[in-house]
Amino acid sequence: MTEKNIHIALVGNPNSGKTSLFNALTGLNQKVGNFPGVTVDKKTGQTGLTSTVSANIIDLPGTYSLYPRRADEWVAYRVMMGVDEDIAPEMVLLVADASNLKRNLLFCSQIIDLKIPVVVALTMMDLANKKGIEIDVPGLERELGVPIIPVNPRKNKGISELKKALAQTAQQQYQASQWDFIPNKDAAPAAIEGVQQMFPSLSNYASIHYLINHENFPLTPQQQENIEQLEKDNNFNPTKTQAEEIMHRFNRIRQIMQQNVVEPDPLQKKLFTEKLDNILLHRFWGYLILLATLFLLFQSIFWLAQFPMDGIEWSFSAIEGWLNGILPQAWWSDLLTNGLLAGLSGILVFVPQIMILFGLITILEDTGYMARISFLSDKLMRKVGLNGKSVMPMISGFACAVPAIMTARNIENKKERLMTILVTPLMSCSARLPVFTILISLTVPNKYYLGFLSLQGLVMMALYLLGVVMALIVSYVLRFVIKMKEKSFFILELPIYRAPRWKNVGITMIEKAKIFVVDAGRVIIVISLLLWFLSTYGPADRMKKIDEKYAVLTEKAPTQEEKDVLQKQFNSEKLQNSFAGIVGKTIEPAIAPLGFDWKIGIALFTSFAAREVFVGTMATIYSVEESDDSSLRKKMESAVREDGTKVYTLPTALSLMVFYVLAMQCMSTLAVVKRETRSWKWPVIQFVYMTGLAYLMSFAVYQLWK
Ligand SMILES: Nc1nc2c(ncn2[C@@H]2O[C@H](COP(=O)(O)OP(=O)(O)OP(=O)(O)O)[C@@H](O)[C@H]2O)c(=O)[nH]1
Ligand SMILES: [Mg+2]
Repeated sequence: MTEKNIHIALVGNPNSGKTSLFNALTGLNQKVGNFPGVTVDKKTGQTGLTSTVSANIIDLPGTYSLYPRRADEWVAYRVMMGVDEDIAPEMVLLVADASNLKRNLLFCSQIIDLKIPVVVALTMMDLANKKGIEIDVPGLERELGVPIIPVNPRKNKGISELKKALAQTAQQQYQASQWDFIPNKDAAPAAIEGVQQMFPSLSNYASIHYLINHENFPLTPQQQENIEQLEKDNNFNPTKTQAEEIMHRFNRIRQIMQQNVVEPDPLQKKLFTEKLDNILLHRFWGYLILLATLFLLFQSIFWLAQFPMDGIEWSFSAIEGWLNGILPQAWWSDLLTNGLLAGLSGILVFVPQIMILFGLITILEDTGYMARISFLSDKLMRKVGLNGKSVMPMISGFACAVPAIMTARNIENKKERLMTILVTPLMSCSARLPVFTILISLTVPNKYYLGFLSLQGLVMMALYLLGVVMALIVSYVLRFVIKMKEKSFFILELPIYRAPRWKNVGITMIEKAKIFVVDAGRVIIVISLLLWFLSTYGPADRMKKIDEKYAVLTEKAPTQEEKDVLQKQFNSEKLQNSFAGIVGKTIEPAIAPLGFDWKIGIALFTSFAAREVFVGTMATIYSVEESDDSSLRKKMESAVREDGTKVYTLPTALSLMVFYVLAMQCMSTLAVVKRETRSWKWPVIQFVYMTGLAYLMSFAVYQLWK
């Protein structure tokens, strides 16, 4: 049995169902959403076509045509032009949206002219039928000269037929269509021939792209120069060539459509989507509904999560009680229950909130409402130098900044994209939730207004709002600082409304919870252990002196009570002189004006790895200091400063929360910004401006409030 593995690139217009089809073929679970620009990078997966042929499928970002403008379109373009370093597909699986056939055929015809073997998967046939569109598929096949298979990846229909067609095309050794869709050669005969002399395998149409975009292809300086020369010698005009090409293609597509597609009078039947948009995009009601949606989004994170959160907290205290009962008194049992377990429960408690948040965002994306939010907020965004499309990364940023920053790839304008990347981490991501929740529950009274508006919930919303407002202010300022001139426009195709795919929503919720628990859990365990070590041990001479001092004192102490008091003092003096304590004490003068003591200083320090670590750090520090088995919350509540006043007062908590809203405390975000902007400059700027802003704002809050 000869195993053959072929590489198939999956391309097509944005939001045409490529990733849905990819998932149906490979059984994987890549992100699907109902708006253009969900996929922004290449992803590969494996599928079997026949018993002997398997395929490596490469899912790519959507492109409207082979003239890329956005960063994500470039990803697909480079693969199609065969200039991507790590992917060279032998075949193309082109996804065409049957309910928008004309536009989809434009891209399809361009791919055909590249002379790569193509199989077309026709998605959205169900929608086309609903619109009353009838397509003569065999007729269309004859006109285009490629196999066309209707599929519905949402319902797993047509997948085996599609595999058969792919296998057949593969077995005939990837035959490409014989004729050009339009007479490409006529556009610039001599220049095209010149390019083909340099690269004999290029089709006429591919040669035109070499003439237009060669600067962006990895060619040798000599080759670049030769192409340049060809352009000059033949008076090659890229803009005119492009315009004429598109016109030719649409002329031919119009003919084909007339013969093979029956379209009803567009005015006859108003679609559900249009009716709904009349309200949801209304000048007044649209904005009102938008505000209500966002309000509900944040409130429901708390309402819905309360019950499961209580359950988790209860179970953990039960486990802790049980462990305390059976474990011997030893340093490691203390570390296990008060350090690790407390740190882990501090994270698991937030799983319900994180699942709800991701679930709701997925519903917004799946229904198509996210694109409307983008549309509605374009005006406001424009005022501060952003773009309506900045809203999608920003809202995803409430969940996690790392994928959100990648979403910014579908913003056309480079400056707007950069600014979106720079401000997105100001959105309060799910890692901040644990910090907010524990500090709010410690210091903000659990009061209700009008019977349902909880004060704690309002403070939480204010924190989220602070991030948003700061993002707008910062971009307003950045607009004048960053020098980049480029035309700005907002083109966003509004997708039709669709029912969310509940399975998709469920899978996303579970996956995100898993990632959160595994990733955060790992970081927390490592940092807790490290921190426990650093806060138990210190410079030997200092530690020895303390040991000796207290040995003498305890000897002299008359009662057990006094001995206990001494033991506490002993623990806390040891902590202060441990390695971690020394770090905390060193930065204390810098953070004292913000209302933070040296223990918070240690937490700030560890939080620069990732914010989730805050709770675990607190748990470890307080458990090293005293080993009463009360909960972390109680320990924090009773924590006092040297002068005997409470540490966690309202001003300190507010100042600390403001710091966590604004400071850049996430290595992963900095890494992704570096990757997206291809330089260290922007992550460094981002780190400095965010942390500086955090310091100033926290300072102001504490000084004004105390
Ligand atoms: N009704 C219907 N909906 C479909 C079909 N195929 C996909 N969808 C939906 O179309 C939307 C877009 O699907 P995706 O798979 O994310 O599209 P994509 O082409 O990968 O989009 P980008 O990555 O943004 O370019 C989702 O809401 C899918 O559930 C279909 O055949 N019929
Ligand atoms: Mg996709």
